[in-house]
Amino acid sequence: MEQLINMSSKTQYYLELEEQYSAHNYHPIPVVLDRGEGVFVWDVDGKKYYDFLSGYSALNQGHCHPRILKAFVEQSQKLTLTSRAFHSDLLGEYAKYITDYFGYDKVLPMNTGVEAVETAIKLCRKWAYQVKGIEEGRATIIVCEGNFHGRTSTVISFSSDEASKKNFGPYMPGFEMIPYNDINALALALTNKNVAGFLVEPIQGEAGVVVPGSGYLKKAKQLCEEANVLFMADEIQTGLARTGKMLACDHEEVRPDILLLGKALSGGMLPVSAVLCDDEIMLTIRSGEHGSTYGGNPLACKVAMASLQVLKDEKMADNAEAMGNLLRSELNKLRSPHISIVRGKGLLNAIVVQHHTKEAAWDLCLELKENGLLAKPTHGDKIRFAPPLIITKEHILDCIEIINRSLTCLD
Ligand code: IF1
Repeated sequence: MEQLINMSSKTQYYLELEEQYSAHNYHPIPVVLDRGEGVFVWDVDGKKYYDFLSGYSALNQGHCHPRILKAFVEQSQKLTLTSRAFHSDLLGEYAKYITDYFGYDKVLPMNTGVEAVETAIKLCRKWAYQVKGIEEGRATIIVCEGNFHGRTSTVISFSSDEASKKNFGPYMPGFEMIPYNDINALALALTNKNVAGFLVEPIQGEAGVVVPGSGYLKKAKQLCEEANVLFMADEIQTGLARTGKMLACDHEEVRPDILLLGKALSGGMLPVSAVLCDDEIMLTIRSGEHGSTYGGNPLACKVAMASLQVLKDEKMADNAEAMGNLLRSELNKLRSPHISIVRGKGLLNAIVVQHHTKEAAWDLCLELKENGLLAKPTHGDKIRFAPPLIITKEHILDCIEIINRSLTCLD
């Protein structure tokens, strides 16, 4: 493990425990947190930080949001899980709430984001065979280069990121990859009559917050409609007010045939994900053909309704829009020689670090940590700036000062 200057003995203790007893499947920023509230987190030595990652957009409502926490605590003392062998008083109420909220016939409740993606793939294939009439076993789903949809064996089968897929084969067939943000490539791929669906992130998060050209999503949806292909929007990271609208697809008034949600659907309390679509697609799956132990559990239902309600009540999409504009304009005003690009929508943003050393983004994140702001590089030279959507103008200006001061470490 890297030896870091001025690391407290407490921090060192926790890092060594993890090093010894936990898998080495991550390389976190060397900070050990033990408390979160709103836009702030604290480490084991009581030092306070702005959280500029928000649990990869699972904490849009902020850490330990009081209304979501209240729902969690009350339900957890009443009934947490029935399994789907029996009904609960909350699944029907939640299903009506969320389908009204997003305007779909039905929801299939799951837990993690990647389970929602896997569910969408199964629904799309079932629909292809039973409704569209594609030959059994021939359904093809179009995906984009630079995609990130999770880490199960099927989903990494169509990843373009070597680190996510190397030595995890053999891979699941049935996927065709095209360049992201290239409408002609999609049009060409759609000439294949075995295409059942197009799975796309409205903004590519992991790729470093890649925002497609305006009109791309609208045109893509139109081409899919013309080809009788399902447009499946993975809004697990971009959804739930993160980009300044309730869904990133709302910026272009695109209604996905299958909508995928996760992360902030529970405000960071527990894994809750959802697949929403209309009956023609959803009812291709009959009883006993898909499910999960925790899918639709009463605790998840209660927490998800509270998480969705506070997004609306506290106008978090509007705040994300305003604070995102402020953050990007203030970052651009710094005119730092070490920032080549500032990009994003709402409060899903990233900077591209420009420097002669390849560890520059990592070093900058260590300096940001020293100065009270937590962020982490993605794909080497990009740093995601995605604070909770409740952040205020004062917080943003304070963070800009921290970022400006920290950038000098690259001089
Ligand atoms: C990790 C990335 C972000 C997602 C989209 C599905 C999923 C994710 C658009 C799967 C999950 C997480 C996974 C986490 C880090 C984080 C991540 F860097 F991996 F790519 F946010 F950008 N669709 N993203 O972003 O949801 O199964 O994780 O609940 O695996 O390192 P999940």
